[in-house]
Amino acid sequence: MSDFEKIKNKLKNKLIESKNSQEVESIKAEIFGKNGLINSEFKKLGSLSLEDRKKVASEINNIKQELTKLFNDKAIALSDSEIDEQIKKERDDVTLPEKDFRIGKIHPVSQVIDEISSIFSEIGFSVEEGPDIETEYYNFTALNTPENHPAKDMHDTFYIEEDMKTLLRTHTSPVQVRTMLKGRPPFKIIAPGRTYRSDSDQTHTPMFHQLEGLHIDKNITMGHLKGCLNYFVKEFFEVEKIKMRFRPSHFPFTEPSAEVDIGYRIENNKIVIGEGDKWLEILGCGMVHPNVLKNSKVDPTKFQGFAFGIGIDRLAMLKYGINDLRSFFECDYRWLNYYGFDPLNVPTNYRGLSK
Ligand code: 2U9
Repeated sequence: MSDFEKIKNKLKNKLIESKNSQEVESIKAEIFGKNGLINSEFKKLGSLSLEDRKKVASEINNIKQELTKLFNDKAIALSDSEIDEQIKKERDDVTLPEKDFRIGKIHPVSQVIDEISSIFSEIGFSVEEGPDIETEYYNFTALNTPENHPAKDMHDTFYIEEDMKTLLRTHTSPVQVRTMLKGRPPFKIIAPGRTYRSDSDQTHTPMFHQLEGLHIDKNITMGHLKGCLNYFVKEFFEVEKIKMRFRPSHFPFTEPSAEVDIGYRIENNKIVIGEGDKWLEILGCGMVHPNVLKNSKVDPTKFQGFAFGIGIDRLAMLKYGINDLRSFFECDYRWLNYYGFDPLNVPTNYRGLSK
């Protein structure tokens, strides 16, 4: 074996055993560098005869090719194993504690729904829920809404089908109809949930939240309605006394109907609820229309009762001093961190609603 071949085999073995790209680079210089094995062999060619020169040059070229292939294969293998190694190092250990741990907050809308549910459950109301996608019948017809009522217009209601038979509910009232149809009076329920109307500006969002109440029994009067809402408003705003007025209004599903305002005044740039000479509208209500009772299979000659509807988002803004409705639905963690509530502090009447 020639010296050239001996050195070549030595370097070849060294290359096979090399463990990282640095080692490979230094072997590469020993073979292909300016003064490396290949070049020094080529330099020797000058002293050979023409015939030997051709033969040896072709041998050197074959060896050069063989070593080049070996280098390329080694480079690929090493880069694969180095990537594997890196991935192994970077692999997350899911059992380690979270470095950037954030405790979630309760959204003001959820907080207000919990507060109101707690207030009404204290006087015997239970919570009912229903689908967001409703039929035209449960959303309008059963609720005594005439065919030509403006609320049924395409501009106000999100219809799902071309035939206008399915829609996104515009109020939670269909929940009460469904509840009456599947049970027997008396009924004493509240229905909180998402509602939808084709409306979007500073004070309206296409999806908003309502909470409606219904109390049906024998001999229920407008006096019960006033007492119930007066109790609710005092508990909700956490005040001893509240100035309230019932203004005549009109809804297809109640007769008589009223809108409720509460008294307030501004003191040091802050709103004081319950007293003062200004009025703020907070909800709508009335005695359930006999047609709605009939459509819900309740006999209006034996049973009667009241219903009310509250816009939750507006009430949350008022109680917690939030002035932009759209910020409610932007999912900004910083906003939620500021306006949100402690998830472990569930509102109850006896322990305190919001403190
Ligand atoms: C049944 C019968 C009657 C629910 C009612 C209102 C009045 C009302 C508004 C408040 C603010 C909607 O979100 S809002 O814009 N609601 O004024 N809602 S009476 O009456 C019903 C419900 C169900 C079976």
